[in-house]
Amino acid sequence: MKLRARFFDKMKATPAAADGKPLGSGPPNRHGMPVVPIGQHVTSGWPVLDLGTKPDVPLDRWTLRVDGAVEEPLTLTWKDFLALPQVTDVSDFHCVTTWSKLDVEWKGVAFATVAALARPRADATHVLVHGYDGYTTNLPLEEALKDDVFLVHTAEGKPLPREHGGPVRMITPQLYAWKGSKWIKRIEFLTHDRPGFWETRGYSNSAHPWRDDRYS
Ligand SMILES: Nc1nc2c(c(=O)[nH]1)N[C@H]1C(S)=C(S)[C@@H](COP(=O)(O)O)O[C@H]1N2
Ligand SMILES: [Mo]
Repeated sequence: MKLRARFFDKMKATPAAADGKPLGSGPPNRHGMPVVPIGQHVTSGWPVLDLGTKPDVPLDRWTLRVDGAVEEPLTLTWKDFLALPQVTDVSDFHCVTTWSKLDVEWKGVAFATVAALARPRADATHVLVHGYDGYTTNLPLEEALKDDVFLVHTAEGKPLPREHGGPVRMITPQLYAWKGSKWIKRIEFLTHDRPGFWETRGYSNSAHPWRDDRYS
């Protein structure tokens, strides 16, 4: 897709599943990367992290707004969202507080699919993603457009539990998990970078687990 093509070189150059010198340990995983990034340990459970509220968003009131530096601002209802091409993937989840949950099976819609509908303007470079709890987190488009960045509604074959961000959250498997907003409400395209909640409170703007890139 044209949008991805615009960011192709940057996507290749950013450390990720294809990082040439990943910092981590363990045998190679599905990407040929060490299993766990440096400073992380594997957890079998799934801890819950939030700002103290877990918004309750019934499906008939759930909407996702996509706006900002786009040609076609839009609002998706739950029905609209489910009508988009559905994809599945198995990926890892790395929380900066040092736990990693490996091999999670996700189902949802690729970020790139939603972005393409809204047609980001030529000067769009970043997104700020907003949650129903008031949370925000920012991403450069070359990260958000990666193949495994999804807006997920299902984890391990079950509807995404509310405490983990249901009805829909974003996942960013190649970055620390705070870059994926739970209870996603709005994707705002930007023509410059704008730090989100944790990025303005000392966490790294870029957030690459394979580079131990935790703090700014
Ligand atoms: N809306 C929202 N999204 C959020 C957060 C939050 O507080 N609010 N916390 C982030 C952090 S720090 C992490 S590690 C993951 C945690 O997801 P989990 O609770 O499903 O493990 O969600 C991220 N997304
Ligand atoms: Mo986190």
